[in-house]
Formats: sequence, C-alpha cells, structure tokens
Amino acid sequence: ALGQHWFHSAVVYQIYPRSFADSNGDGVGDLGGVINRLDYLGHLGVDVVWLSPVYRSPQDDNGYDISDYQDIDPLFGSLADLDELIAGLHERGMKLVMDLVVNHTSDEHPWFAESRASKESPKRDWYWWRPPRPGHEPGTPGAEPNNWASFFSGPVWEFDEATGEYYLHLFSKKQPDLNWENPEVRRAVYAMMNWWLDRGVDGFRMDVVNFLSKDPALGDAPATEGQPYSHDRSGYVCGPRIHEFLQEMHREVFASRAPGLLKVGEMPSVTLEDAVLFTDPARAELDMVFQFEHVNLDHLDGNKWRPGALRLTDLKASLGRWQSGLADRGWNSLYWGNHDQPRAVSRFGDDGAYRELSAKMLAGVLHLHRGTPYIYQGEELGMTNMAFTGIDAHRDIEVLNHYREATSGLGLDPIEVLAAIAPLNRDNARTPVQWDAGPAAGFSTGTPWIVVNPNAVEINAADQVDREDSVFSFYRQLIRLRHELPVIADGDFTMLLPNHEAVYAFTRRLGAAELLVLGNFSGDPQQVDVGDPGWADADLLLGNYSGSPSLDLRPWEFTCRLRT
Ligand code: ISL
Repeated sequence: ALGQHWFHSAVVYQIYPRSFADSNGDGVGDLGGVINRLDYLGHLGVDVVWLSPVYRSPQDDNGYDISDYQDIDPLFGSLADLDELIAGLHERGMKLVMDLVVNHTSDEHPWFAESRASKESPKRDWYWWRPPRPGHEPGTPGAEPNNWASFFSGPVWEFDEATGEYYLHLFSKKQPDLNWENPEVRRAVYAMMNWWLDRGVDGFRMDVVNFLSKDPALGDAPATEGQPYSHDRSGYVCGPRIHEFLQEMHREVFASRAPGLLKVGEMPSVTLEDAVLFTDPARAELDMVFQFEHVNLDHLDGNKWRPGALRLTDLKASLGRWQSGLADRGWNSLYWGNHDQPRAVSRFGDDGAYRELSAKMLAGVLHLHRGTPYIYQGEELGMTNMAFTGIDAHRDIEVLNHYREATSGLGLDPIEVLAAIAPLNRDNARTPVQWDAGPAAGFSTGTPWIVVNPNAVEINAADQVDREDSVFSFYRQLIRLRHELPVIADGDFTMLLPNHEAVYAFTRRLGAAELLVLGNFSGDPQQVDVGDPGWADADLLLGNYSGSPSLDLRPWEFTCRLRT
C-alpha cells in the first residue's frame, strides 16, 4: 500500500492573497502579485499552492464570506488573472488548490437575498431559519432559537425583522450557514465545484467542512460556565450525515476525473476516530484533514483568548497519537500555522536570538513526520508574530468582535484584553509577506491594508533566497528530500523519548532505510540517549548547525540521520 498516492511526497504552500503581494499599489495583495512571484514558488520547490478565497466577497471575513462563487473579487483581479495563474503554475509543475467555503455564503449572495425575501421563497430552506424561542420578545437576548455561541462572539442567530425569524450563522452575521439537508443546495455546490475543476484547478481545501451536517433539531447545547452562549460544538461538528455528504460529493464531483486532484478538509474539533473514516481511501471521502488538537494545547479551558504555556510532552503525545492512529488507514496533514494561527516560530520556537535556528528546527521536525506538510506564506522566511500597538492596528473580525464584547460588553480592562489577545490572534499571520528591506517590505507601493512588521528590515526574502544557510534554503532542502527519499514520503513513524521535556525524537523506516530525527525545543543544550548508540555514526542528512554534530543537541538544534 506504499507509494500509491502522489500527495505523500508533495508539499503544499498556502497563499493568503490579501497579504502575499500587491501588484497594483492599492495596498491589498492580489492575483497579479501571486503571478509575479511564481518563480519564487518554483524555486522553493513546492508542489501545490492552496489559495485562500479570491471570489467575489464583501470581505467581512477577508473573503471567507462569498457573494459569487464563480467570479473573482475585483480587489484580487479577474477570472482572466486566475486562468493565467493556473497556467503559470502548471507550466512550472505545480498544482492550484482553491478554498471551498460552502458551510456558509455571504449574506450578500443572491441565494441568501432570495431566501430572506419571504417565508414562501423557494430558497427559504437553503439556509437555517427558525422562529424566536416561545415566550420571549423576538429580537431580544434569550429569544434566540437555541443557545449556541458564534465563533466570532455573541449568538449564532441574527433576527430578521422583515419575516420575524432568525437565521443561523456559526461565524459572522454576514456569513449565514447553508442548509445541506436541502438537496438543491448540494447540487448547486457540486455544479460550482465541477465548473472550477473544468477550468483547471486541481482540488479544494474545504473550509469547516465537518460542520456541514447539523442535526435539524438545532437543540440547546450544554451551557458553558461563565459564558452567555454555549461553546459546546456537538450540534454541528461531524453531524449525522457528514460522511454521506462527502461520499456524495466524491461521486458527483471527483469520481469520474483523472487522479491527481487534492481534497483536504478543514475540521475543527475532529476526533482521530472520525479522521480515520474521513481519510480512509477505501471510503472515498477526503485525502486528508486539518485537525486542531496540537494548535489548541496552549489554550486554557479551550479558549484562545486565555493563552497558556505549551508543554512539549503534550505536543508529542498529541501528534504521536495522530501518527499512529492514521498509520494503517488514512493520512495526516502536517502544519504549524495558517492564516488563523499565530506564526510558528513565535509560538513553538524562539523568535528572538534563536529565530533562525528554531524556525529551521520546527520545519525539520514537522516535515519529517508521516503526512503532507503545509507551509504558510512567510513561514519559509521565519516570519514572526507582530507586536500590534493597539486595537486600532487590528483588522480581523474575530479579534475586533472579541475586544468589543470583552471591553464594552463585559467591562474588562482594555490593557488586559490586549495582552491576552496578543499571542494567538489571527492578525499575527496576516501582516504582509516580507519581500525586501524597502518600503512596505516590498509588498506594495501603496499603503498596506494592515501594518507591516518592522522586523522586515532583517527578515525578508531578498536576504534569504540565495543565502545557503537561510531559513528559506532549509525549507528548499526539506522539500527536495521529501521528493527524493521514499522513507520520508512513505516510511512508518516511531516516537522516541515521549517523556522528555525538551527533545522531540522519532524514527522513520521504509525497508532498509531508517531516519533518526532529533529536535531541541529549548535554548539549553540537551543530552540525548535514544538507546541505540549505532546512530552516532550514521550519516547526517540535514542539520541546522554547521560542523559535525553529536547525538547531544545544542540550543534549538535539529539533526536528521539516515542509515540504510
Ligand atoms: O481561528 C479560529 C478561531 O479561533 C478557528 O476556530 C477558525 O474560525 C476555524 O478554524 C474556521 O476557520 C475557517 O473558517 C472561518 C474563517 O474565518 C477562517 O479564516 C477559516 O480558515 C469561517 O469561514
């Protein structure tokens, strides 16, 4: 069963277009900017580009609120630009994966406009409309049809005066949830997906795809202590018909097409048991899922606005469990960051004195797991979190809503709220890619829509692309190794030293080839005994220090040895 899936040896690069590169000087990244950087991506060596949404959108959630699935927002360019991007990627041997956001649309999508027009609208049932809770004054707190909390603060219900009913929105009130129970909705989505695949795109990253199936009862969830609305997700995470829907999507969209397309599902709160089912090739649902366990370990009470310390032993236990759980059936996606997460080097490494070493160590450890690695734009440069100067510098609806609720709503101290949002807010990942040390970091000739990190003077692509010991060059080497060595793509995985507080250690094996991977997650030297002294003589495949290393590790050291 080894070596049969092309994506085992592939590396995916995520572009968040608004922050990638601006070609027309309006301060917002666009498709022209991506097209201008195709050689950069080719030089890095990635196989697939995942492009965050560029469809027509009011931009309430930076494009994750779509008002036309079959057009490009003028902010980003045109369909002709997208065709040019597809061609440019294909010419260079890369694929394009689009973001598929079909749990919800924008409230400005014509489907929703029709749905909200009247209770008799033929599209009424395309979204989730419910009457107010009996015995409550419609539109007042407590009259919501159930007690669920929105991801973006407040309830998931918005009252619509015109028809006296509420509609459901798990995210912003400008992102009403589609009703996947309705077969017309599903048919419309599959037709749209087929249209894109016919146009030449190579697959989809499916936004919150495990929320598509909801129990139509939409009952109250168990209350969350200290919160006005419930944060329990059991009413919509991996609901009763989710596997059926994904199998239907496969039949209607993918089954009759040539192999080589990518289907990756973003799945907050997915369990390992469910992930095995979603990614078992025999079930024909998805190739892999993004799970969230390892990026929630530093939340207290599961609340990202209450950041806590991360223990390496917890990180290893979590990732190790996913490695063994998907060893025989299914497949892992591997990521440290994306546009919703803070910068990897700031979160898991040291973004001060050891920034370059720790960025490389993190890359090496992640990419040598079994699974398909994802690089989030700028990660390959070791870009860091941003020290935002105040709430005015923020742009993300999630953090803005939270700040308003916590300060004006709950009366918390603004200074404390700002301190609490600093480490994990999504704007950390959304500052522009740092291309050079010039104005606006070479991102734009205009005024960027969000602040540029001042550390662009030191951390930028111009400095790194041709420098052999750069973070960028290290990523290039890791990508090349995955392409060349079957043991990286398909070898099995064994975690070592699970109780070590600072060292991440594992082996990979395929036939006679065996890798030993060691990463020091600390700024202190570490003694390492993996119980097999033979490793000391094995060839060093890759390391982040120059000179020959021992099995003991220097601060943030990474080594990978190969024996055959
Ligand atoms: O970042 C999060 C909140 O802390 C996540 O819970 C995030 O909202 C969740 O992973 C879903 O993300 C996806 O759908 C959202 C969109 O805002 C995110 O950017 C997208 O990745 C709604 O479409």
